[in-house]
Amino acid sequence: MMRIVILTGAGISAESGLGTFRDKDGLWTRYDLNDVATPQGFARNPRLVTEFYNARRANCAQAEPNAAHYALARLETALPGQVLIVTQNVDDLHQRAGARAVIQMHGALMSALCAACGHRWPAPPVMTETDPCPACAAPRTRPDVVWFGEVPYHMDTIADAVARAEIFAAIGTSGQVWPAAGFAAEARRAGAHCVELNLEPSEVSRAFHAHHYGPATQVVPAWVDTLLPT
Ligand code: BJW
Repeated sequence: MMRIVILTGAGISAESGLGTFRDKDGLWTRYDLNDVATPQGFARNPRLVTEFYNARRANCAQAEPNAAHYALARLETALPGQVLIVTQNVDDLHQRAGARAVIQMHGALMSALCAACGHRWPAPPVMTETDPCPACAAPRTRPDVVWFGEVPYHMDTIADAVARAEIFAAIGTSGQVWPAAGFAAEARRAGAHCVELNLEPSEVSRAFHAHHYGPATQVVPAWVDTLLPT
């Protein structure tokens, strides 16, 4: 059973050089989320949205996992079968740090999705919205990410894991986007010990029993050490 469920957000990848969304220099201060993170925005201007994700894919390819990603992978190795990472991030830094039990609930930059037939394939570094689908040939390629108004991926598996968790932790997430923002309250109701690790209190910090505030590269390895057998 997944005893420890860990929700991660953009803050865990901030020290790898990938921008967050809602911080002072975050992506949503430079882009209107209605333009680049909604199905309506994509329908209006698919080129703009595709280029936004092409640029983020290029940044991600150059970024390296940091000490927080490695600490979580170390936890998974030390407690096999007991740790599940549910990430809102579309980067692949958890996997590159060595974590295997990772659910990307908001999709993946490195994946392409056919809007016509639902087929997925590895995204080329530079995608265009008219790339033909390898399965059905429709020229309706989109980034394989979950925009506002769309249903996040693997919700049944996540809900089950959250309901059964003994420990639920949220790392580097502002608690402003649902349904992820509600996981801590759900886990707490079901009896989990809930821990928040973030630079500052999130919007939902009251749902947590314990708080560790500071940069992820410092607070996450220290917290992981407390869970490991001595
Ligand atoms: C550090 C740090 C360091 C910085 N160390 N920490 C209920 C109420 C109200 C609204 C809704 C609701 N339910 C649904 C909605 C609507 C909507 C929503 O939430 N709207 C809000 C704006 C109010 N939600 C949806 O539409 C979702 N779909 C949905 O609900 O479907 C219905 C349904 C659900 C379940 C079952 C059945 C049906 C979809 C949401 C999709 C979000 N998509 C995005 C973009 C996609 C991919 C991408 O481009 O990357 O996902 S938006 C963006 O926000 C991205 C992120 O994954 C997500 C969360 O952001 P995150 O990770 O929290 O980042 P930040 O920047 O907000 O915070 C960073 C934090 O890190 C900060 O706190 C910093 O302090 C901290 N930090 N440096 C540690 N070094």
